[in-house]
Amino acid sequence: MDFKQEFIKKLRESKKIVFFTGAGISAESGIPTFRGKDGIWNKMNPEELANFDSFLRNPNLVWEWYQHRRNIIHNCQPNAGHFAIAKFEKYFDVTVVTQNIDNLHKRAGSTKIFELHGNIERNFCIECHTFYSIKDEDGNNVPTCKKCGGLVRPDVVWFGEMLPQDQFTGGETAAEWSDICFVVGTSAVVYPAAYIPMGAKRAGAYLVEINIEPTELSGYADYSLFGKSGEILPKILEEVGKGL
Ligand code: BV8
Ligand code: ZN
Repeated sequence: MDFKQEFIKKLRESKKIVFFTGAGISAESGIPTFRGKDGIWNKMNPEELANFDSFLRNPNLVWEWYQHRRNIIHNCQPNAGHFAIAKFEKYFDVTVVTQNIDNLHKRAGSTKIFELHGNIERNFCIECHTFYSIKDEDGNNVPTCKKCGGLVRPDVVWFGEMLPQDQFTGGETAAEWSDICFVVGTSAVVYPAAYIPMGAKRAGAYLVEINIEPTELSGYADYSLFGKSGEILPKILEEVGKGL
């Protein structure tokens, strides 16, 4: 794969790199995206499932949806795209800012990760905030807190909920200070997360989009690489490994 010289030059000059990722980077691991043709929300809509009121109205339905997604994730592996991002740490100061809740960047070995929308492996009691890790076999009925009997929910950010301030600010700052901000596998339609790559661009970062199709961000990008992230990211890493 030939990359434009301006990009190679940027890689040569860069120290700080941010990877802002969305569901698309996990697609090649077998985890369905949200809005693509086989997107999970095509079958269900977020209003019914990914919000707190729905959880209170029908905790078992919402809990079962997350158990279903947890089981899919537990049977998946990080793909070449996740592993390439982890290996970039050999050459650059790398920060991952992810919208994903699937934990695959951590499993691939990335060490500096801001999770904007939480992590499906963490769960907490809505009354006393005790945290619980859940095993797949814990079944589909919503668990109750051993301490106070409250309902246990996934530690993910639902629609209408604030993002964890430390994760958002950490990700936003890293992006603004980055030399290159890669935007990988996201439709960039969910806010306030989607503000982050725009903020990076405004602060002077070189914005590189990696996606199988154009998105809301394509107009902002300095360079758009269309194709699968699991194929493109290893090719960029190969260029870097050859010595720029
Ligand atoms: C909030 C966790 C308010 C749960 C998720 C402006 C400002 C602030 C808020 C809003 C705003 N405008 C609208 C809002 C409201 C809302 C919002 O953004 N709605 C959208 C849909 C219009 N935002 C919120 O509600 C947020 N909270 O604002 O609170 C507030 C303020 C003050 C005080 C109190 C409250 C919370 C949003 C978080 C919602 N939670 N997930 C769960 O996962 O179950 S969002 C969900 O979407 C996931 O996190 C996902 O990551 C995220 C974004 O989707 P993508 O990752 O981009 O995935 P998608 O399928 O869309 O795209 C995949 C892409 O990959 C595609 O482009 C595809 O082409 C590409 N692709 C596919 N295969 C590949 C590939 N690319 C490369 N290689 C491949 N192989
Ligand atoms: Zn409790």
